[in-house]
Amino acid sequence: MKFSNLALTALLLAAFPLATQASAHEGVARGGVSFAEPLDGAAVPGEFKVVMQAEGMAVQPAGEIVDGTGHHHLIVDGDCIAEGAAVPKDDTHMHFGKGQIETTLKLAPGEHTLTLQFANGKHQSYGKDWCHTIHVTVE
Ligand SMILES: [Cu+2]
Repeated sequence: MKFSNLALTALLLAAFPLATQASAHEGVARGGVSFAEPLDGAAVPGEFKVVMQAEGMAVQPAGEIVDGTGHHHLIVDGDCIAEGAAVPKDDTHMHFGKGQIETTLKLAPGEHTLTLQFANGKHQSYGKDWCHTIHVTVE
């Protein structure tokens, strides 16, 4: 009698440790960049305001590499920049190296993509996890 109770207890202990492990697993909080303005799919005039946001890292002026900080880059009709690669500086890759989070953009009428890429103080990309693309139609 006593032996069979012990056997049952052992069986239960063997069956349930997995459930405990599964509930201990937590989702990793993850930051990123996004546009507060304009919204994805928006129709905008030829000149429009862009508001950039970053969650999980602080925006600060370019200069030194400081963990957990960086600045925004706005890429028109282009792609995210591979992690570690320097963000180019040209007409379609704008750096906000003073730590700006807003700008005014002038674009030709038609469909465009706007891509935000966050990068460190030396303009080295934080990669895909810190990149976000939206579509706009300029009227
Ligand atoms: Cu930069």
